[in-house]
Amino acid sequence: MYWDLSAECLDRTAMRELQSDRLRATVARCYANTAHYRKAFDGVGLKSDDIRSIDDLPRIPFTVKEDLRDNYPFGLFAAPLEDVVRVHASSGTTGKPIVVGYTREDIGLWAECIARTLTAGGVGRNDVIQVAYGYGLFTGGLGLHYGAEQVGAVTVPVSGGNTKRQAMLLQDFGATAIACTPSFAAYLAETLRDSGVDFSTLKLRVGFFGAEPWSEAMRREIEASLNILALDIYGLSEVIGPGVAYECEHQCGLHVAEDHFIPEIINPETGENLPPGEVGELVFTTVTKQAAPVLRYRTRDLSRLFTEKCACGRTAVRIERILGRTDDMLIIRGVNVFPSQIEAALLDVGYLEPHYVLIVDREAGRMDEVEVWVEISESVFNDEVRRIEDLEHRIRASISTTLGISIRVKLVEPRTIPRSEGKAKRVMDRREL
Ligand code: DLL
Repeated sequence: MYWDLSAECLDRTAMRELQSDRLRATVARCYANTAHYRKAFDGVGLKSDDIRSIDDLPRIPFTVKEDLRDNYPFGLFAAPLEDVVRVHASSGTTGKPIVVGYTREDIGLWAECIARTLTAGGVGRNDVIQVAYGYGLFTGGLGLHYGAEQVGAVTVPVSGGNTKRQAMLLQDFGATAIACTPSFAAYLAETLRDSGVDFSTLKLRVGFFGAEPWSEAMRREIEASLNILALDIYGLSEVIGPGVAYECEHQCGLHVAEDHFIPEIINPETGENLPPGEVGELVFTTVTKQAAPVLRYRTRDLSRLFTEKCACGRTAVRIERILGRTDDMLIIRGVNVFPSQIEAALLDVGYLEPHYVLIVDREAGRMDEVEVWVEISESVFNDEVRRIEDLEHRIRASISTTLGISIRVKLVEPRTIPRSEGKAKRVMDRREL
């Protein structure tokens, strides 16, 4: 099912032309209205007329998070404030948040992107969707909300938090779809199980999970525990919010809403473009947004592009599920490790709950040490010590085979790791303490 067949299945030549036209207009807009972009172009001797098609994209200087921070709050807006009808912000790791703005048209095209996402998961006017992403400055709640209304679903704006109440509403309102972080989905499943809910009475069919990294193993876990189809949804505030890319029922990468956002993959060290299939940093250029367009924005997310047509008929480039971030990568005794790889190795073993945290430590002059704390399931907890030791051994072996490193494993009692109602914090970095 498509929301906008003509856009989602656009022939590649027509897509290129459309992107090139829109890119030219966006570059002209940025150059004319934003001091930052004018300076960046002038700095490399580039005129806005030099950008004629998407082949010229690599000539444009990158935009990075610091540029948004330096222009806090509204300095990168390319539309006058009287045309802006909404702002969102995303908290940086330090100091001020980064702020993005939307004109009425921007809100409309964003709803359009989410409408495509929800339709790809089969959600329409006969559905009830519980939107459990946070409402507020975070783009998750309101982003999903407008798209859900657009497709005509009954939209339940519960926002994040209050898990018990969410579990109740899910049953009482008969939600057929849910949108939340994958870690919250796991928490919700646990809460429902604890309150003795008969899962066969739930109408839930599909979930749209994103805003944080998760693994294929986590997907299978959520699908099995809630008995639903779990789809990945990707986006970031700087580009628009959720809906930049979305999965269809084939679950083979996320379709980029390419008529609005042009993806590139670059080598994060050199900045050079990488061909389809190679892993690198995702870079996006928005080509329709009015208030806060970004040119070649470096996401710090690692992925790769697939250009083959999908079995669903959509023609857009797909990105692989986010493999990690250039900045959450841990280097353990010389090996690059992403928390999502550890998650996959853990869930492969079985008998564990999808609740874990990585503790990173560094003793003076020593390499980083990582210990993973993971909850065992109730059934194992009541088991004999020997079985628990055996489990610990199996986890170490699983991590060592998949990642080629040995890390310390600590099995903890069920329900001891703090649950998250929004984005989960998977890494506790004690090196900064
Ligand atoms: O997290 C937007 C969003 C809301 C996406 C709801 C999906 C669903 P930010 O707070 O700006 O925006 O964080 C963006 O979150 O650069 C990724 O590192 C991460 N991220 C978002 N979606 C995914 C995903 C929202 N599906 C940052 N898989 C991005 C992995 C994701 N990481």
